Amino acid sequence: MSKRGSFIVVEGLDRSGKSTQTALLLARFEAAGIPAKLLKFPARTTPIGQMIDSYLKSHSDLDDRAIHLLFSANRWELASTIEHLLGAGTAVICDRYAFSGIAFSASKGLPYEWCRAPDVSLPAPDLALFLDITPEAAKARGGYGEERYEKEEMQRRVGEIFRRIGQEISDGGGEGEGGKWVGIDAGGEKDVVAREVWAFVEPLARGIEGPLRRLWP
Ligand code: Z5A
Ligand code: MG
Repeated sequence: MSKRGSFIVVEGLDRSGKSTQTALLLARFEAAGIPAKLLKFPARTTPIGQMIDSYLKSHSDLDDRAIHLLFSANRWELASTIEHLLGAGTAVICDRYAFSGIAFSASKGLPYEWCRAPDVSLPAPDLALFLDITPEAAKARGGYGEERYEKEEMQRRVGEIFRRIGQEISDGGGEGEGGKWVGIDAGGEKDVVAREVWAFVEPLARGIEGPLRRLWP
C-alpha cells in the first residue's frame, strides 16, 4: 500500500521563527527528494483571508467571535487541498494551524471549548512542533510589529494557552486528537533549531501508512 504524505504543523508565538523554520523544513524535504508543500495560516490571499488581513492590520474591526470563525473558515477553505496533497503522497508543512486559532481567541477571554468547536474534524497533523521562546527573547528579535496581537501581555497569555493545548494532546496520547505535540527551544541559532526540528520530522518525512486523523473527534 502506498503511503500518504505526512502533515506537519509548526506553531509558536510571534517571532519564534515559524516562517524561518517552515521554509528551512521545506528545503530539507526538497533536498531529500520528498514532495512537500508549504501552507501558511492565515492564508491572506483568499476572500476570507483578505478580511482577516484587513482586521490584523486594524483597517477593519470585527467582533471577537466573528474573526475567530473567519480564521477557522480560512482553514476549511484549504482543508480539501490538504487532504488531496496528503492523499497524493505530498507532505504538507503548515505555518500555524488550528492551535493558533484557539490560543489567540481564548486569550481574549472567549471560552476554550467554544474556540475549539469550529475546527472539529479538520485534518489533524501527525506532528505539531511548538517553537518555544520567551516573549522577551522574541521581542529582542526586532520588537513586535504593527499588527494588533503583537503586544507582550497578549503573547504571554497566548503562550499559556498553547501550553495547555500541548498538555492535553500529550495527556491524551496524541491519538485521534492533534497528533503528537513536541515543544522545541526556539531561542537558539536558526540552524540549531532547524536540526532539532528535522530530528522530529525525519522519521515521518517519507510518508505514513495510517489514515489521516481528524481534530478532536
Ligand atoms: N492568528 C489567530 O489569531 N488565529 C488563527 O487561527 C491564526 C492566526 C492562524 C498573524 O499571524 C496573526 O494571526 C498572529 C496570530 C493570529 N498574531 N500575532 N502575533 P502570522 O503568522 O501571519 O504572523 P506572526 O506570528 O506575527 O509571524 P511572524 O512575525 O511572521 O513570526 P515567525 O514566523 O514566528 O518568525 P520569523 O518570521 O521566522 O522570524 C522573525 C524574525 O526573527 C526574523 O527577522 C527572523 O530572521 C528572526 N529569526 C528567526 N529565527 C531566529 C533565530 N533562531 N535566531 C535569531 N533570529 C531569528
Ligand atoms: Mg511568520
